[in-house]
Amino acid sequence: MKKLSKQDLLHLYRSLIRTRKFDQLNIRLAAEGKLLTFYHSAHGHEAVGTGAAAVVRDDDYLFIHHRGHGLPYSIVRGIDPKSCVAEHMGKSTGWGGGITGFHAVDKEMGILSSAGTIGSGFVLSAGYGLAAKKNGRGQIAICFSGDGGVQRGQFHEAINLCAAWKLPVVFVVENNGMAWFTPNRDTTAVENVADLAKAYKVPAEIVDGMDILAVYRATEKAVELARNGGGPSLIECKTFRYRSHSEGRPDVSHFEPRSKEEIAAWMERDPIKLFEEKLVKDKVLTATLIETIAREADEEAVAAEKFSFDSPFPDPARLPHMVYAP
Ligand SMILES: Cc1ncc(C[n+]2csc(CCOP(=O)(O)OP(=O)(O)O)c2C)c(N)n1
Repeated sequence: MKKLSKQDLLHLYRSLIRTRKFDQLNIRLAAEGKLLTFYHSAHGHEAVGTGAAAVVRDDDYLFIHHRGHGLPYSIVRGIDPKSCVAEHMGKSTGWGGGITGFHAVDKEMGILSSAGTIGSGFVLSAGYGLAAKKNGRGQIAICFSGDGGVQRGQFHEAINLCAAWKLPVVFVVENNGMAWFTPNRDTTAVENVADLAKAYKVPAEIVDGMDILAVYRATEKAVELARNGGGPSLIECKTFRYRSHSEGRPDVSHFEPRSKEEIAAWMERDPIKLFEEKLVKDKVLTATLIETIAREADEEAVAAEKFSFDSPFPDPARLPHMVYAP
C-alpha cells in the first residue's frame, strides 16, 4: 500500500477540482449550443474515475465510462483537459483530432476510449488483458462502466473469461442506480453488482464511490493482485449522478422527476466536499490553498475555452487517414 504524501493528496484534490470546473465548462458550452456533441456530466461521479485512474501505470490500458467524457480519468493522469473541450468543438487540437465526438483517447497514457455502444469496453478489456498476460510486461487493463452496462451480455462473457484465464483486468463499476431513465431495480433483482462477480469466482468489493481514498485503496489492491498474476477483480463504487443523464434531457426516473430529497441527501455527501473536509482536518489544505486551487482551475478553464474556439477544424483531406490506422 503506497503511503500517500501531502503532494499526492493535493494532486488528487486538485484533479477533482479541475475535473469539476471542466465539467461545468462543458455543461455551459452544451447549453449555449457550442459543442458539436452531447454531454454526460460527471457531477457526483468525480471521485471514482479520479481515484481509480490515479493508481494505474502509464503503460496500462484504460477503458473509461462515459461520465465526464474522459475528464475524471485523464486529468489525474496529467492529460491537458483543453483537448477535451477542443474535441467537443470538433477542432483539430482535440484529443482525437476533432473527429471522435465525445470519445477520449490518449494512446500514450493508455486511454483507449469509452464505449459509445455500452458494454464494448468489457470485451476489449478482456482482449487487452490477454495481450498483457502474454507479453509479460506486468501491464493490466482497467475497465470502467455503469451499472446499466453490466446488464449487457458482454459483461458476463468478459468477466467469465477473465476469471477462467486469470487475466489481469480490474472492473470498476460506477453504480449510480440508474441507466438513463430506468432505475436499476426495474431491470435486475440483483442489488449489488459485486454479487455477480462472486458468481464468476472474481473477488469483489463494494466501496463508497463518494470517498476518493476508499476508491484509491480498493483499486490499489485489485491492481496489485492483477499485476502479480492473481487475475481479475471487481470494485463496485456506489455513487450518484447529480444531473440528468445528459445535458438538455429531463431528469426523470421513468416519466417522473427524480426525488429532490434523494438528490439533496447525496449532495450532502458530495465527493469533493468530503475530501476537502478531510484534508482540512488533516492540515493538508488551508483556506488560502483551497481558494488558489479553485482560481487556477477557473483560469485554466477560461483559457481552454478560448484555445478551443481559436483552434482550426481538421483538414478534410486528412479525414480518411484519421479514421483508419495503417
Ligand atoms: C448498447 C447500447 N444500448 C443503449 C445505449 C444508450 N445508452 C447510453 S448511456 C445508457 C445508460 C447507461 O447506464 P449506466 O451504464 O448505468 O451508466 P450511467 O449513464 O448511469 O452512468 C444507455 C441506455 C447505448 N449507448 N448502447
